This record gives sequence, C-alpha cells and structure tokens, in this order.
Amino acid sequence: MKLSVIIPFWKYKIFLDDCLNSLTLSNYQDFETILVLDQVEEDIEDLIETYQKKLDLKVIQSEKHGVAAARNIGLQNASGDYVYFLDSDDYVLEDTFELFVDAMKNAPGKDIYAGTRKRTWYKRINFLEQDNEGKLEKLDNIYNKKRDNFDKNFDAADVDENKKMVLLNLLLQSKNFSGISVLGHMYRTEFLKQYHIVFDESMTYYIDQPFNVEMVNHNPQIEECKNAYYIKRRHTDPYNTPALNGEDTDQRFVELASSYQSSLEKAESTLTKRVLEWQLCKYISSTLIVRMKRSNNPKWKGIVYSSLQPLVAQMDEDAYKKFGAYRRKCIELMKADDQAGMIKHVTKRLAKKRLKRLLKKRKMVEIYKVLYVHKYMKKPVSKNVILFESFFGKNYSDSPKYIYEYLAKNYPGKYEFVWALNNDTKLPYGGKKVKRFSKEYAYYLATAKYLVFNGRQPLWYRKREGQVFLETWHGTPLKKLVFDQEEVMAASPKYKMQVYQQREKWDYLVSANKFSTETFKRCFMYDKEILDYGYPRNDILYYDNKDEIAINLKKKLRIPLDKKTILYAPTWRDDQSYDVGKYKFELALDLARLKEEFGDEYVLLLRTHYFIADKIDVTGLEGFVYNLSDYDDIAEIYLISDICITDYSSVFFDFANLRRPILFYTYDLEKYRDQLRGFYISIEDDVPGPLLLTNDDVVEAIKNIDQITEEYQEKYDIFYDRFCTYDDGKASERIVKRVFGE
Ligand code: C2G
Repeated sequence: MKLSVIIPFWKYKIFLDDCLNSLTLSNYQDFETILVLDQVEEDIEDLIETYQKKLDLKVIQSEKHGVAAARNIGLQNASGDYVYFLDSDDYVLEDTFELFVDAMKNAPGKDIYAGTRKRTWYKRINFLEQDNEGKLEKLDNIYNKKRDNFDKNFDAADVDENKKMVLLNLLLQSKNFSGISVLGHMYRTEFLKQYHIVFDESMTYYIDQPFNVEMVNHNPQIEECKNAYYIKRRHTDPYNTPALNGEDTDQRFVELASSYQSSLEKAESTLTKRVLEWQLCKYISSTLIVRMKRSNNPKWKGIVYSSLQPLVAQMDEDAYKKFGAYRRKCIELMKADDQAGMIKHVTKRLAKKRLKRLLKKRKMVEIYKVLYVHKYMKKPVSKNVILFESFFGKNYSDSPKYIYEYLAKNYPGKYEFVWALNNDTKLPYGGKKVKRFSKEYAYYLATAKYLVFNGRQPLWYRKREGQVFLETWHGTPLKKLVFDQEEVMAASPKYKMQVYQQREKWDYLVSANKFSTETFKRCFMYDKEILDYGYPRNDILYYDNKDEIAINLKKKLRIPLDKKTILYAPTWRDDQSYDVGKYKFELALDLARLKEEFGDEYVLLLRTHYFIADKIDVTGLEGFVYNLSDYDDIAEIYLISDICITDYSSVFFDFANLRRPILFYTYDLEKYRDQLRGFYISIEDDVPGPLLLTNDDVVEAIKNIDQITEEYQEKYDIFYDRFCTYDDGKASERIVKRVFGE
C-alpha cells in the first residue's frame, strides 16, 4: 500500500523541519512526500537536501499562491493509493501510518480512513515527553459523545451507519463550521480523481469545507482509525509566527461566508445541508457573537455581521430548532437583522455567567473588579500616590523596596506610599499596606499616579491617562521568556497573549545589564523606554555598611556568628504545580548528609522560590538548616551567605555582585532546559561555577571550594564584566531621577 503525503509550504522553516523529521521516523515507510513550495522566501535548500536523503521526497514549485493550489498540485502528482494532507507546521507520530495501513488490511478498499487530530503547541520531541494517554482518551470520549448526540440533533435514527460516520468525521469532527478539515484522514486517490474532487483555488482560508462536502456527496465508504493521530500544532506566538487561521483579517469572514455558501450549494442531501447549517449556527452563537461583543473594531464587526447575516436569514428553522433557548434566540435575532438586539442578548448572558462565576467562586475580588471599572476608574488620578508591589504581594523586597526607601528617605512628606503586601511585615517610613486583590488594592490600582511593580500586573488592570507604570522586572534572564520561548512547556499561547497585553501598559522597564536590555526588547516585544541603570535591589550589595548589616541580620535570625553559611536558593519547575502560582518542590539536596559532612563548619540557609507552596520539612536538622523561605528580601540574605548554591534561578546574576563562590546543583538540567524552558546563555560555558548533578558532586564541591574559586576565577571575571557592571549602589537614585523627575 503506497501513501502520498502532501505538504504545502509557505513559511516557518523550523516547523517544516519538525514535520519532515516526523516522517523520517514513521514505522511505515512506503510513502512518497510531495512538498509543494508556495512563494517561499526562506532559504530551505539545506533542509531539502537533508530530507531528500532520508525520504522519497518530491519538491514541486507552485506557480500560484495559496494552500488550495499547492494541495491540488500535490494531488495531480500523487502516485500513492491514498493521500494524506499534512500541513508544514504539523507532524505525525511514529505509528500513525502503520495504524492506517493495518486498518487498510483489516477493512480493505475504503474511500476514507478517518484518523484523529490532536492539538498541541509542543514541538514533536516535547510532545512525546508528555503524558499523552489521558489527553488522547479525552479526545475519544468527546468523539463518542458526539456520536450519541447525532441522532438527537438531526432526526437521523434511520440514516445508515456508514453515512453517519462520514458526516461525523468529515463535517462534525471539529467544534464548528470554520474548523471542518481534511487533515488527519487518508483519502483514496482514485476516488478523488474519479469525482474530480479538488480544492477551490479562489479561496485562502476555508478550503476544506467544500472539499469535504464534495466527498460526502459521493457516498464514500469509511473506516474509522481513531488512534492514528495527526498532531496539529497551535502556534504559540500569534504575533511573530501567526498561523494562517490566526490571521485576523476582515477578508476571512467574507470568505467564511462564501465557503459556507459554496458548501451549502454543493450539498446534495437535506441531511448534509442541516449539518452545515447547524455548524454555522453553533459557530455564530457560541464563538462569534462573544467576540463581536468584545471587539472594539467597528469595521471588523460590520464586516462579520454583514457577511454572515444574509446566510442566517435564508436558513431553515429546522437547523437550530434543537438548540437551547439562548442560542436559538441569538440566531433568531440575527435572522431578523437585529444586530443591537443580538449584542444586548449576549451582554445579558455574559453578565449572568459572570454573576454565576462570582457566586461559585465566592471571591470578593470579582466584586472589586466591578467597583474598579465602574467606580474607582471614575475618580481622579492622585498625583502623589505610588503603589508598590513585589512578587505578587508575597513580600517586601526587590527593586520596588529600594526605590520606595530611596524616595521615602530623600523626599519625606512628598508622596503617599501604598504597598500591596500580604504578609505581616511592618513597613518602615510609614507606608500604607493593602492586601493584594482587596478593595483598597482595586482603588489604588485605579487612582495612584505611579505604579512600581516587579512582575506582571493583574490582567484586569486598565491603564489610565496620566498614570505612570514603572516595571522593574525581577531578574536577569537565564530562562527564556515569553516571545523567545519555543514550543516548550512554559510557552502557552495564552501566556504569550497575556504578556503582550500587559507589557503594553509599561512605560519604563528596568534592566541590570546590556544583555537584559537586548533580551527584554525582544522577549517582551517591548519598544518603550528601558532604564538600563542596574538593579535597585542590588544597591544594598554595594552599601558601605553591608558587613554591619550582615552581622545584625545574623544576630536577628540567631545564626551562629562563628559558622560559615551556604545559601541554597533553587527556582521553580513549570510542570510541578498544584494551582496557578502554587508550585510543588521536591528537595533534591540531601540536607541530612550536608549536616553530617559540614555541620561543624557551616550552616545552611534554605530559600525556596516565591511560587513554591510546599513547606520543606527540616525537623531533625535544627541548628544546621535555617529555612528563610518566608524572609522578605533575598538581597539581605546574600549578604550573610558565603557560598550560593542555585540551579536555573536568576539569583546567581545578583549574587555574583559579591564575587563569592557559586555552585549550580542542576540535577534535572536536560529536562529543565530542553522541555520546560530553554536558556539564553550556555549553562555549561558561561556561568561562574561548576554544574553539579548529584549530592556527591555537591559535597565534593563544598569540600574543595577554594580550589573551585581559583579554577573559576577567569570565568567569574568575564561573567561579572558581562552582567554586573551597571550595579554600583546607585540604581535607585538614577531611576527615581528619571521616573519621578526628582
Ligand atoms: N528568588 C528568591 N528565592 C529563590 C529564587 C528566586 O527570592 N529561591 C527571587 C530572586 O530575587 C530572583 C527572583 O526571585 O531573582 C526570580 O526568581 P527566578 O528563580 O529567577 O525565577 P522567575 O521568577 O521565573 O524569574 O528574568 C527573570 C525571570 O523572569 C525568572
């Protein structure tokens, strides 16, 4: 059985590489790959050369533009018994084709073998590392439910099983009309040729719908092959690498309407027509109407409405009679050409939903959000009020703390200071404390002129005219951030979209070195002012009285003055969480062993990341381990630490200002780097200390700390010059001058 895989390619070479690579790894190899090049601008010569050695690869240049034309060229050149359409940004699993071919052997001669599409944003290698069993099972369940619903929705109890399966797989597999797709199925080449089924080249986005309707018309024989997966990649970055269907052009909706019209005209049976109408109504009443309500682009709204309204107007009532009351009314209003009525209808529904959520969650913040918009935003902006927030209100620390203290010390009485702070630290200089997400918080978010945050502000924050947002951020990045993240676990499309909106509100962004400046511009897609003045949070590391501060702190924390100290400050893991912002942490460092080895000479200061919810149990280790996870400011802890052990945390960039030894306990390096995050610099070559993979390594390193210090001297100097030279104890001053004009 020979297969033909048809891949149209326009752009994003990196995805194509993953796609072709997945084909080389297929267990079943009797297939040709037809790569149709559609106005390609990237240089992919090398890629083609590589894969020509590994695959039966035909490369054809398309004279026209568009996926439809490219796929048609693929079809004309296909010599396989079956064709499989594969988009260049997607991929298959090792057993996908094998499973299809097994099905072809067991139930030979069918016109379609229907597989399953699974969506992900991971690149292939990371997808395979995930636990996919559960997710794939969930897909099966959704599909089975659809089957059960079929009779109910379409009065189709007496439709034969084959026809039902065809409709389910070709027209109802996705949630709505716009998602009807040819991807994931094997189509018999002769069948397509016999009935001249091709893609409509006058369209760009919605070419699969009429194609599948043509298929349905000719009563194909179908066999399901549900565990043959097609992996559809969601592009995680809708700004830099948008997918074709992510392009939000007005043209899309005009075309959606004409694709629908053409599908409907093609549909030969009433049942097929009903299915299409039902799909369109579902799309309008569940997705589109909400987007229309929320959009503030009147032109877009107008185009969407005017292209789809005539289609609904001519629709048979039968299409939506089985809908619930809300949806039915949506469609009826559209049918009656009452656009304002539709929007009112959906507004009511959304308000109701919101109330329900509010009651269910019983979270007061939902009420404060309403007050924020309808009451506090209407009050004037107070010109001397500054709202500070550090690590989501978890502690009094980081750059906001040092900016605050500088202002409070040097301009007493001039400003009103408010801190979003959830712990019971008493603020110096009489600053006012409010709980994060409290009513007062909402009030100050709306009315403070200045906002000084070290992380992302709430999504519901709306920037007001006259407000100044100073974003200090919270570390020189080793771990890749936002738009630099490839298809790793951390890179969810939602995260990227949210940060995009959040960073739009920042007026100033603080950076501690040239490297951060360059990186932040790119990773946040940030083009406003960057204050590359060093980190205010590191000012303390340059204070003249820093040794005195250290001794006092040791006394305060009852740390013996005659012992040396090791700080262990690891970061968090993206894949180990209980809830949003609440992460697990399993200690991989053998504290008991360290106590045994070094208890006479050292104490250990344990500091977990602010996201970590687990309280590390240190019973039995009293007098050796000091758990400082709840201590406000890690910069003060640096002052009392003789050695710092960390992993991938930005902690080492700051600690290096002290020029004291740093060790990296990177027991899960490969997973962290390759699957969870990705790094900016080479952790093997560029960091100022050794990578230690086991507890034995850690023990040895501490024993030989002087030797390591010597060995790493040169690397340390290079590192210091690259990352630490802006810090000199005066960053707060420089920032205050620039932002507050003082
Ligand atoms: N931190 C801490 N204790 C730890 C780890 C971190 O107090 N055990 C503080 C440090 O100030 C550190 C900051 O939290 O610089 C950020 O922590 P990271 O471990 O670097 O992780 P993350 O919060 O993901 O920020 O550009 C920086 C990145 O955004 C990383």
